[in-house]
Amino acid sequence: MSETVLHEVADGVATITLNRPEVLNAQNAELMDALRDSMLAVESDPAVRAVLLTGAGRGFSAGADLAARGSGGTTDPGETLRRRYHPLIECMRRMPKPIVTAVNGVAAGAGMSLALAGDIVLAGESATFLQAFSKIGLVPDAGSTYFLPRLVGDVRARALAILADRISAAEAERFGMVWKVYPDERLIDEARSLAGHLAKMPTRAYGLIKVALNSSSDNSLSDQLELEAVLQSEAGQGEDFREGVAAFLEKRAPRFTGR
Ligand code: LHQ
Repeated sequence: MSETVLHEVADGVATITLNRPEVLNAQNAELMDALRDSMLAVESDPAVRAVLLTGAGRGFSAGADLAARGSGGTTDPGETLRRRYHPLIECMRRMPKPIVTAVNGVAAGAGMSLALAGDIVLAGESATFLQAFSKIGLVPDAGSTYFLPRLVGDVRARALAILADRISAAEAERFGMVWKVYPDERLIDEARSLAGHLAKMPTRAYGLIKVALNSSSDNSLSDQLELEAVLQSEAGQGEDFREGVAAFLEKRAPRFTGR
């Protein structure tokens, strides 16, 4: 087990913590392999109904470790991306349970891509976001050119990618990249509380919501309407749907099992 990523499961929540605080959780091969393995493990673990991803220390992640072999220009970064980043980002997007990312400090380069791959992005008020890539002569990767224009629109995505300005959590919230910003000292408690809440909710429906939203911007209206119907058929057969309706009619809180 690598110490570069901490992984614990309690009460239906998997908490994954990037753990190289001395370099702002910069992503070397060891960290990326451990992170991918953690995500793949929670994807198929029925005991996990929500995921919380955060960073140890004062950073979320400073992106690829520029001092590590393979990131600093010694090998083809495209190969690193295909081998280490793409399986991770795709796993996060298809994960049939919600992922909360708690951005506790700087999220730069592929660290920003990672933060934006979550379903609900929270940030501490001193967190910052930076498309650091062009500052070192690279292009945004690990999903940034996919997520950013969809989140903030083309005008802002282009300026963020080209200028590589470091923006504040408040600005990121205003741009629509972040769901909520909390005082730094409250961030982790708020994130834990949200993940804990999500872990008691209708997990299967959440997974299907992700399928619908992941397809939305590439589908025609007709295709999306049909997809909604297919997904609703599936949700409609779920135990949680029966429980949700019964609880409503009986005027009590639902007891969802995630099935
Ligand atoms: C770091 C890093 C870092 C190593 C801070 N590496 N040590 C993907 C896959 C494959 C290949 C290539 O690329 C990619 C995509 C990418 O992610 S490219 C983008 C890579 N990231 C960056 O270019 C960001 C570089 N870092 C910075 O610009 C600054 O450190 C930021 C703005 C993140 C934070 O600034 P400060 O808060 O002033 O902190 P600092 O610069 O003092 O950093 C603290 C320590 O962390 C420091 O070490 P030291 O021994 O001096 O205390 C840094 O050297 C180290 N560190 N980022 N990416």
